[in-house]
Amino acid sequence: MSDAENTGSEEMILSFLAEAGDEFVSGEVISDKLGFTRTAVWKHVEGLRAQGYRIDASPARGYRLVGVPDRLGPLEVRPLLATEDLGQTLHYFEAVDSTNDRAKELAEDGAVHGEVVIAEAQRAGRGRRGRTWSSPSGRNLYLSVILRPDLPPTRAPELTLVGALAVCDALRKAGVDAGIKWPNDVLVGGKKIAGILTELSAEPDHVHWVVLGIGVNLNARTEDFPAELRDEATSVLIERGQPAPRALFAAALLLTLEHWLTVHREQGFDAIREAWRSRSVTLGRTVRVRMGDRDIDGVAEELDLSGALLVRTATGVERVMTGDVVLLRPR
Ligand code: BT5
Repeated sequence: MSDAENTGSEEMILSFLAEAGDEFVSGEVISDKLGFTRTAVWKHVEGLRAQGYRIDASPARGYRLVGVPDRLGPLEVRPLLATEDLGQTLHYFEAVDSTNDRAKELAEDGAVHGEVVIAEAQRAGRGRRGRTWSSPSGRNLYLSVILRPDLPPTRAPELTLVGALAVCDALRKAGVDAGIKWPNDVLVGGKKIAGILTELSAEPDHVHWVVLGIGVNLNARTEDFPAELRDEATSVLIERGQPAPRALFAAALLLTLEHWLTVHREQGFDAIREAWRSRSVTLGRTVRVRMGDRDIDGVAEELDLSGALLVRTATGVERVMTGDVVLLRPR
């Protein structure tokens, strides 16, 4: 049997055991329902155990799932996924240089809308403009979603805001008071908990693909961050004092993202803009915007109809399409 067939069979047995909760399921019922021999069921259970699943076996009562490993592989995430297309094809790695790089290669090779790359660790996680994304192994979420939107490239930046909205909502559901800082950061109590890196390939009037890269600090402890980030980064674990179930969070995030992408496609950017504004920690604040060649100071007044930030400065209103925002004074 190939690895893929094994994974499929293991996934079926796992879903079966997961559905039964605390109850035992007899080997006979599993083999009847799934059409495996009893020996094959036993072999797949052994295979699952070797991957860190804890499964009780009793000759009289059958099998019972008692523990799942803290991993983000297809076996852990797929049974929890309620999406139509996002993550239905999941490319999982123990470590990659950057999930965005892997997703870009897959997109160039013809990957379809919704394929997702997830890794436990990144050797060269990236932020914008060549910056680094700290990616300790096995603690956080690093994923990239391949999108094939029907959009002109000028509207692609809207997708970063859609992504930020989804991450913010998923974090709120996980119990932290998250807000969005324009354009691509999600903050809790002024500290960064997540970031988004959008990359694309396009012709003048047509987007080939967009890769939406999302990094969320879930279970990183302060000491997992490099020294220079310890005062400015946070995680669900740090905020709540208890770990987030990573596979569950990943599945919930993909579902929320799919929801907002559908709203964006069907109702346009206006609906996104409304939702975004109500979760913003930028609007109304005194800010400094770093734009590479120059800085501007002013009040972040509004998100305009194209997703740009309108900043009122001493000399008038500036429309900012790209840049880094520093929040200057507490509200
Ligand atoms: C971002 O860039 O915030 C985009 C981060 C995107 C990361 C994801 S992970 C999956 C996918 N694969 C990748 O390779 N990337 C994406 P930017 O706005 O440029 O912010 C980068 C800055 O955030 C750094 O210069 C640090 O100051 C800070 N930073 C780095 N790692 C962090 C972390 N884990 N948590 C909080 N802040 C961090």
